[in-house]
Amino acid sequence: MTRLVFLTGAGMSAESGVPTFRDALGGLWSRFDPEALATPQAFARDPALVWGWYRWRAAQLLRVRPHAGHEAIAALERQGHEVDVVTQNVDDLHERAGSARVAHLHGRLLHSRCIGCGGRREPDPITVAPAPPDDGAREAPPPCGHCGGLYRPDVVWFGEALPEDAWNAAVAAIERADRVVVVGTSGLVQPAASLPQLARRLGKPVLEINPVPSAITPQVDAHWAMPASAGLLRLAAELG
Ligand code: BV8
Ligand code: ZN
Repeated sequence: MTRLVFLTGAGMSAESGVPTFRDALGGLWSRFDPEALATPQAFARDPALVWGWYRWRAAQLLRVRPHAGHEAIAALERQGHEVDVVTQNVDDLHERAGSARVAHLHGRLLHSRCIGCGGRREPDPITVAPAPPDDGAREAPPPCGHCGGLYRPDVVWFGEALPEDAWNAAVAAIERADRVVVVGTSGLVQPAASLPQLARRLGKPVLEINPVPSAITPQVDAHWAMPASAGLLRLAAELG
């Protein structure tokens, strides 16, 4: 039995057809830099523009499914290895593939909360009726029935702190890991990008799976230049 931590970025979802953060800009949003849209300021300035973008992205997500790489990670867990997934991704593909312990450092696209009272409701407003027909449609976020505040996507925007519980779970998982595997991240966004360095400082062997080098590559023990699904199937075969 091996204690494994998988640190995954948007490249982990690429083969499922989920547009990466930087590619998820069509229609009206194409004139924006995603980093300008994914901020509290953008939502305060134009809630309908931002809410429409997230509703469109949520609708895209409901149409895709996990790939062999997600399934390989879940299979390692079923085979008795201790597996923690720490993801920058806001999709639910790891959960849908069967991974039991997933820490979402940047929140979850299919969830939303009221900015006034933090309230949530079922069904979650971000996933109700199909999103606007075309990408680029603005849509006013619904008001909270409890306090009248607006709903916002339950994701971490730039300038916002990461959820304490997810961050603490990530650090604890790395501290007890035998191996750390970094999959599909450019290593540009902090503080998530500092986790592979933490693993190295703690003397954990770090493997990177990414078709091209990233900002993480100089910090890892091995870099397999291949897509997530091929790399994870190779790792699963080795760990048998
Ligand atoms: C914070 C949720 C402080 C939203 C996201 C200047 C210097 C350094 C840092 C900063 C700076 N200015 C500001 C900062 C801080 C900032 C930051 O890091 N900015 C960067 C851009 C410079 N960070 C923050 O603001 C964070 N908060 O610092 O708060 C604070 C502290 C205390 C109290 C109050 C405040 C919050 C960051 C979280 C932002 N939210 N997502 C949403 O999704 O809408 S980040 C978003 O971008 C994604 O979640 C993802 O994590 C990230 C990158 O997205 P992508 O580009 O899509 O993916 P990625 O970069 O991972 O690249 C894809 C990779 O996959 C590539 O390497 C590619 O080669 C590879 N690939 C492609 N295909 C495949 C593949 N790999 C494998 N298989 C394949 N098939
Ligand atoms: Zn409320």
